[in-house]
Amino acid sequence: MPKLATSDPQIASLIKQEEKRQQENIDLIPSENHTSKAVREALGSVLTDKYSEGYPKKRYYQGNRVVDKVEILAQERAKKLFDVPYVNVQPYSGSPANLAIYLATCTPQKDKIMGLKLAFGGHLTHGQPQSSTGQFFKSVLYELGKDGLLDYEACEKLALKEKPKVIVCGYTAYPRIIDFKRFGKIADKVGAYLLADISHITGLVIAGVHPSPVPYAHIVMTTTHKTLRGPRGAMIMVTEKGLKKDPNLPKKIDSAIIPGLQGGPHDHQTAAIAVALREAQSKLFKTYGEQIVKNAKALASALIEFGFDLTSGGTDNHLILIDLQNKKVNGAIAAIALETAGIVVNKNGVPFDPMPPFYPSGIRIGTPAATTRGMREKEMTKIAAWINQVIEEVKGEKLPEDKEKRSDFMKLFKTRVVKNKNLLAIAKEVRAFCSKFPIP
Ligand code: DSN
Repeated sequence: MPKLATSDPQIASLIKQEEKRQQENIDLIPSENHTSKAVREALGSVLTDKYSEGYPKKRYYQGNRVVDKVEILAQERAKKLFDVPYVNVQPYSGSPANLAIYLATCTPQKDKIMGLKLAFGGHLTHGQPQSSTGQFFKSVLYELGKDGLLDYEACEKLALKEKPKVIVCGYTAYPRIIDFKRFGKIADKVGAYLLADISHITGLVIAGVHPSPVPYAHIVMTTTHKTLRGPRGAMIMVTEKGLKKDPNLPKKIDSAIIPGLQGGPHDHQTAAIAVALREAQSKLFKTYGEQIVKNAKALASALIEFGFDLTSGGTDNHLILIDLQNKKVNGAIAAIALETAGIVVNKNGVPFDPMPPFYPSGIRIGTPAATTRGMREKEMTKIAAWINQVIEEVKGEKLPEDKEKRSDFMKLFKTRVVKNKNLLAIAKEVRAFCSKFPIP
């Protein structure tokens, strides 16, 4: 970045620092990934300078001859990849995309959204009371079963009782295959729209290692920056089934995005999405998706060997949720200690967590980013051993029972942990290990 280095050395230096951080750490956050240089070149292009409110060939601004082609290409690539008749590629990200879907399908303060409770792995925008989606619309939330798995019977009962207008399936912390067919039947039985939010697993659906929701859902939403490995952004798709239920659904979604919710689309983002979609059409991407799952399974097995308690007992996808209660280490403590050792994870609630979200009982990890860097099963075994070492190292750190004392404890813990010699020794090993797996 020669220009930036001279015009704004501060920002240039911070970007360099972040590049170094990413290179020297193992990113196990399941919703993150490393984009290709091609995606980043499109994202950093002159397309960021353009305004193009509206849709291709129907814009409120002049000068969109080129932008129209970019957006149409993104649309066509998505339609082909997912086998859907309609897509909107303009949502700025997943949250506005979900809100737009509810605006297109529900009457505020009247219709109900039915989604999974946040504490069980649902998303804020699946109708949680803390989110505008749970405030503008009525919502009813389902839970997982005691075994940490989706309880389809309970979902059906709840849907029959509550008659939601939209049922949301697709999650942020669910390590197992989702039975979209079953959800489709439930939605049909109560006349609801089925919205499949496949943000986490899109790349796996494209690679054919997770069933596609397209035959069963009316609407499919995905972010573009997780397993799909594109820029931040989102897409809303209407399936043939969705068109049959309401032929005007595409029009309603288009209007919900603009003028309903957004202004000008981010054309540089659209171009970068198109690039990611092209990359996702390749054979290499299929191999990539398969390897994500192989890696997650290898990581899960190795963790189980070390006595870790994985919710639902393992994984079928890219994600693993570790319940640390048997290890007597709080998730917040574990996440900070792991970061000190160069392993970046999420602290995360586990099903029926007795602890609050800020100090949850678990951590959430995943393999999409590590797999992009070329790490395989062998490397996953090594990573599991490091995770185990770190957790053993902080076993004596007890989060105070007294809620008032927790924040001060964590402040002290953070100052202590960055000086922990054993963790710093692991960080050194991790750095050397990472140097063999350059980020793109
Ligand atoms: N923030 C995303 C995740 O980490 O799962 C969901 O939007």
